[in-house]
Amino acid sequence: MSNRTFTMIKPDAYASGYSGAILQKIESAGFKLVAMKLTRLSAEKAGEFYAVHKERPFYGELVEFMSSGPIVAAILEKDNAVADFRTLIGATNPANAEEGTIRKMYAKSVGENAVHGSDSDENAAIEGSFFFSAFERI
Ligand code: 3AN
Repeated sequence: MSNRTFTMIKPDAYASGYSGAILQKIESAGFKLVAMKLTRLSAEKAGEFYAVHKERPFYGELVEFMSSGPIVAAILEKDNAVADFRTLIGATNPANAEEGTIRKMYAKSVGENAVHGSDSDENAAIEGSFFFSAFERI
């Protein structure tokens, strides 16, 4: 069990002005911010980040959406971070997400689903390093 995970507030949630509310919910749930930046992914970078989904039918749409506007990227720390954060954000499709989860509250659709959360300790480390150097995290 690792104590770090990686998240992005996606372009839909950033554009809707939900970044502050989402960060507050994350901190209130006991996650500490150990790295954070506001940035924008090029289509090339978004494609690289989501390379595991290259064969999925929604890959093109996903890359286009994730490069469509600013995002907030962050590394979060908490005991059992990966699993607890997945619980906090809720199901990929907001229609199936539990009440009170971030996706239930702020996501528009399965494609534009407000936040990303790493799905394993290994991916949390890879994804955190994709965005942050050692100097950019505490
Ligand atoms: P999660 O983000 O919950 O780990 P994944 O890994 O299955 O879900 O999917 C990665 C991202 O791909 C999702 N966050 C969502 O933006 C997008 N996505 C997943 N399924 C679909 C779909 N059926 N149609 C469009 N986009 C999708």
